[in-house]
Amino acid sequence: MKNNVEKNIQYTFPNINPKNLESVVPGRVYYFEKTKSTNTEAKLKDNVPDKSLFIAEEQESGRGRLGREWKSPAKTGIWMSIYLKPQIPQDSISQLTLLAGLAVSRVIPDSLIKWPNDVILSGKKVCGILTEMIVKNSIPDRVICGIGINVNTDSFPEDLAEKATSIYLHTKKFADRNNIIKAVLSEFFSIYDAFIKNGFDTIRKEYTEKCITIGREVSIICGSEKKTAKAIDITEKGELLIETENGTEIVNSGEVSVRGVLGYC
Ligand code: BT5
Repeated sequence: MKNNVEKNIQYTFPNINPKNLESVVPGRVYYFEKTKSTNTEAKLKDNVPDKSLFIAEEQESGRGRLGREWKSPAKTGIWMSIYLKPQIPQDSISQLTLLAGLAVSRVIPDSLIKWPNDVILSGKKVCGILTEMIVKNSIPDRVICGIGINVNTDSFPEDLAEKATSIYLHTKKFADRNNIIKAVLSEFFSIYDAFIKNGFDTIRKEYTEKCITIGREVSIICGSEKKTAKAIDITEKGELLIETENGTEIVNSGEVSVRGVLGYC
């Protein structure tokens, strides 16, 4: 009976209201009932104003990092991409992933961050971020910062159940995605403007305090290479500082996966 009641409530989840988002999006809002991937939509579109938003109820081929899949079922989550034209050096672009993670984490109570791109609730992933860049004449032309948040998901496929969660599974309450989207976007643009002015230092302390990776034994996986180390800090450029048997090393978020030695985080 309880399940039926919950299913009925789920059936009436409000849609995303794109009009309502215009007050927090400085650029344009592009809304889709269904698309392959909001990151792909944003990457392929020309003449898009800076700080625009691409958002969908459902993604048919949601993408994670390094060619992985991102499950994006209809109406239960937030699948959105922020389109940016930052005038910053190419090697600072990966810091935008950290900004987005912090923005989401400010909005989801109890959440922490797993460097570089996961927001975590009770040790499981509630949000993932995929930042992609289009380079023209060796200069970053635009950056797409894709954010996926599991909001009202009530169950995950078996292969994900161990490591994925949603706000609903954590709080036992369904949430209106519109409120969360607005809150994340206002946090994001406020952090972003400060970052463009004053660099990563503006959020380094807060990010480091929320970063669950620090102090843990982690495996750093880069292609077929894997090494174990202790994560000790986040550098002033948003990289991960690790301690290995050969001394300290800096890891850039680009092509690596980080896994806790004792489980996902
Ligand atoms: C990410 O990659 O976490 C980046 C996810 C970015 C998704 C957004 S949604 C809007 C925009 N448009 C897109 O097409 N993408 C972006 P990564 O760290 O590689 O994590 C991918 C892994 O997370 C998969 O291999 C699964 O193990 C797991 N996964 C897949 N779907 C998930 C989900 N809904 N929730 C939690 N984990 C998931």
